[in-house]
Parts: sequence; structure tokens; C-alpha cells
Amino acid sequence: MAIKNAKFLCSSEKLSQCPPAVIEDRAVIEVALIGRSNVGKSSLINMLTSQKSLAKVSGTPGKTRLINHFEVDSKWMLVDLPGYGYAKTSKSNRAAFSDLIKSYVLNREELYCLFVLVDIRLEPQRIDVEFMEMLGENGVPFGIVFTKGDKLSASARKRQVEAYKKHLSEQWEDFPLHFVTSAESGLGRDELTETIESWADDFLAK
Ligand SMILES: Nc1nc2c(ncn2[C@@H]2O[C@H](COP(=O)(O)OP(=O)(O)O)[C@@H](O)[C@H]2O)c(=O)[nH]1
Ligand SMILES: [Mg+2]
Repeated sequence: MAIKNAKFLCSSEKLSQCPPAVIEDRAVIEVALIGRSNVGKSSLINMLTSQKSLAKVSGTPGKTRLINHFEVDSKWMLVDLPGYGYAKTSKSNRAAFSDLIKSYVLNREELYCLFVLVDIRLEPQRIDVEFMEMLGENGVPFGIVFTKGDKLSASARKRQVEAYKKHLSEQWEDFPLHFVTSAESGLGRDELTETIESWADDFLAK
């Protein structure tokens, strides 16, 4: 089941500006995406929603400093968070990013699952692992979305996921829910959207 309809709702500069996770008077779940700049977040949003430029694919990393809300199929909210870990911004910009990100991920009650995007080609990056540790310590439900899967063969993808699993097992008992995706080939789209849709349907049925 693919996403049929996705539309941009609003951009927020801070948590208090974020809209309620309500569509057509019904409370819905919110699923957010985060990761380092250039990991492929905007591309993933466009791939999932089959829209070429719903989220801007930026050649200039670190430009998106807002929390962007999208309504999907009138039954769940997709949230695009600012990228973290961009080294070239000034110190004050960087601190502002992390305050915004932290206030959202730690305090957004509507957040049902946060997906941390990681480039499947890279060995586990310290900033991502530290971010996941912070999520774990604070009980924020999260999963991992591996991006740019088209850049590796199927066997290499498998090896990279296993290596990530091994790395995280030094800290965690369980490897989080994860998906391997490609914005180029559409790999992982059905699996990811079906998972989120089933959460959304279960939530609405309650
Ligand atoms: N080959 C390939 N390139 C990708 C994929 N996803 C993103 N990219 C490229 O990676 C760069 C950063 O992508 P973007 O979506 O803007 O990343 P963001 O900063 O995380 O939003 C762009 O040049 C994209 O074309 C993918 O799945 N496969
Ligand atoms: Mg982007």
C-alpha cells in the first residue's frame, strides 16, 4: 500500500508552534524523521510520498532549521526535523538546532516513533549513536532507516546492517526496528509505509 496523498501542513520554529496531531477532528499519530544533514531525509520523504519536491532536496546541508509537518492520507502526520551535526554552521546555530531537536523529541507527546536515518555505506557514526543513546535514556521510541541502499549490493547492505547491529549491541540488548531504503530505487518504501499505516490504523481504531 503506497501513500496516496501527502500535503505540507506547516513549518514551526519551536515546539510551541507545532500543530496538534489532529486531522479532521481525529487524533492521529506523528512519525518523525531525523539524521545528519545530507543523509537523504528530504529524498526519503519525496520517495515515500511519490512526490518530486514535497520536501526540498538540498545541495546546501544544514539549511532546514524548521520543524515541517505533513499530513499523510488524512491519518498520520509525517514530521521533518532539522538535520544535526552540521559542522560548518556557527556555534550559536548549532546550539539552536540541538535545543529545537531536543525540545521536540523529548517533549512532543504526539510523537509515536522517531526514525533516525543513517547512510548505509558508513560505519556507525558517533553522533548518530550518541543521539540514539539519548533517545534510549529518555524512553523515546525510535527506529533506524538506512538510506542510499542503491549504492550497495544486496549482500553489502546486509553486511552493513549486521555491522551496525553488532556495534549497537555493545550498548543495547535489542536492535531497534529498522528498514533499508533507497530514494533512487524505492527500496523499502512498501515495508516502511505499511508499518506506519498499520500503527496509524490501530491508533485510530482505539
Ligand atoms: N544514490 C542515492 N542518493 C541519494 C539517496 N537519497 C539521497 N540521495 C542524495 O543525497 C544528497 C542529500 O539528499 P537530501 O535528501 O537533500 O538529504 P537531507 O539533507 O538529509 O535532506 C542529494 O544529493 C540526494 O540526491 C538515495 O537513496 N540514493
Ligand atoms: Mg533536507
